[in-house]
Amino acid sequence: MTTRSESRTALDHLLSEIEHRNPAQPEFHQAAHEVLETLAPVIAARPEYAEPGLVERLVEPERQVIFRVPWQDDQGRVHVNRGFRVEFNSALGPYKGGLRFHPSVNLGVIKFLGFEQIFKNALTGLGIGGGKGGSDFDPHGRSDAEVMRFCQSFMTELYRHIGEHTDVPAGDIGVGGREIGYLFGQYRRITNRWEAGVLTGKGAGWGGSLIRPEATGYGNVLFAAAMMRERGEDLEGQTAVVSGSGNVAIYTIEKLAALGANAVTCSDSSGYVVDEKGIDLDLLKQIKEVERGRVDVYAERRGSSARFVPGGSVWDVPADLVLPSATQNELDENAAATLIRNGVKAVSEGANMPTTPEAVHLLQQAGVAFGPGKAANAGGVAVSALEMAQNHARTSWTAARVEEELTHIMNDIHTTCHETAERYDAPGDYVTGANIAGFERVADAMLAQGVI
Ligand code: NDP
Ligand code: 2IT
Repeated sequence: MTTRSESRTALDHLLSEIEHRNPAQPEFHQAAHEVLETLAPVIAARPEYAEPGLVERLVEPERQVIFRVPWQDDQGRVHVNRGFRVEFNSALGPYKGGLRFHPSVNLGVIKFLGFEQIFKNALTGLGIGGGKGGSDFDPHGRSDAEVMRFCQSFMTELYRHIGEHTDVPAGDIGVGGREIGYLFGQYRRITNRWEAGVLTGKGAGWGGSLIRPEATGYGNVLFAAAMMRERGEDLEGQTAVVSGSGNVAIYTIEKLAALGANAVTCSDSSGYVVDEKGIDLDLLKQIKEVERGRVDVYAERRGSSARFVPGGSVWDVPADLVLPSATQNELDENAAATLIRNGVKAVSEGANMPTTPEAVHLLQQAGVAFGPGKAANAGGVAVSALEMAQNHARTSWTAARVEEELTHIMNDIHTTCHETAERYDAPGDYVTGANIAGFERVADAMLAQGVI
């Protein structure tokens, strides 16, 4: 029998080793800390999880691929970027997770995202393992032709590592429908196969699932609604602050409006917009999805209800609900203190790890309902798995059917996290609930499949 304090000591030891063996990967260390710090109770309660090597295997990716991505810009100049695919854990199914194109991408960032993805995918209850990839390529300001050449070069190496039964990438920051199209075209050309299930987030006319573009944002709002229900409230009339203005932010704002809440902000790396009448989604979609412009243009065109704040912290805007939907570590301790002062009721993470550990702690101490990304933003990857199911069956479901499935999945994830937290003496702590529930499912599969 292992006690909780013995488990904690063993996990602390492993965390030091992770830092030592993976130098200069702060985001990966942070993600590993956040999960491992909550596992002591489940390891103490279930002796099989104390088996030597189980958690050690879980924190070591099964495979890590790093490759050169050379491409030519419109002037014929050659650029060299770095491509990554980290295939972290396939105990539950093919590796599954997005590709991120952003200048900040490095191995540590991809490993943090891949590690989170293992538990997130387990929480969906579907048959998908965890992986993540991407490149330090910056798509901002690049022409369609440049993005196409980059995607073709990226896939010319990546194709040999992926497949519908092996590893199934999708989008993330900087990778949306346009990029998935170019990537899929090159995969098809190289392999001479119509293998729809090799990528998700495809166009609806050629193998994509309806509601996949909406799924992450919609799912996060459904998760936030479930947390609010626990507190005896709904979303009607609540004011929401949303960061980001990309895929996740846009469909978060859309679903908030559908459920009667009012999102008054959006942001990008240039600053934020606050619109007291509520964000006009048609205008935001036109600027972001069609023109690929910046958020200050929104304020310019919207008129007197909106203003653009360059730089600045979107978390200064008072809100009942907060849905960070841009990037990691965007909401720190100071921001959390401001939100608490302004009476925030719930924070639900659309982005991956947007809230720093200190900020999470502060919010939880103040009694704010906190939905961690691996639970709250799992709707995107869940509908990706539904896209794979449709591809295998060579069929496509109606939007209503997909949305109904998404709603069930998000409510189930909420219930699982809530009940697991109660079972391990941490009522209301969705971080502990999500980590333990995800861990149990993956660990059981790993134990059953032997030491590999
Ligand atoms: P997009 O590329 O569509 O949008 C990203 C948004 O975040 C943009 O507004 C971007 O602004 C802003 N942003 C990105 N990096 C930074 C930064 N370093 N500082 C300030 N702003 C930044 O990406 P998504 O909407 O798809 O992804 C947003 C988040 O959601 C990410 O954390 C992603 O991992 C997570 N996520 C995405 C899922 C999906 O299905 N797409 C699923 C689950 C989670 P700018 O254009 O100025 O860079
Ligand atoms: O972080 C994520 O869950 C995603 N970017 C979506 C992954 C996917 O495979 O749909």
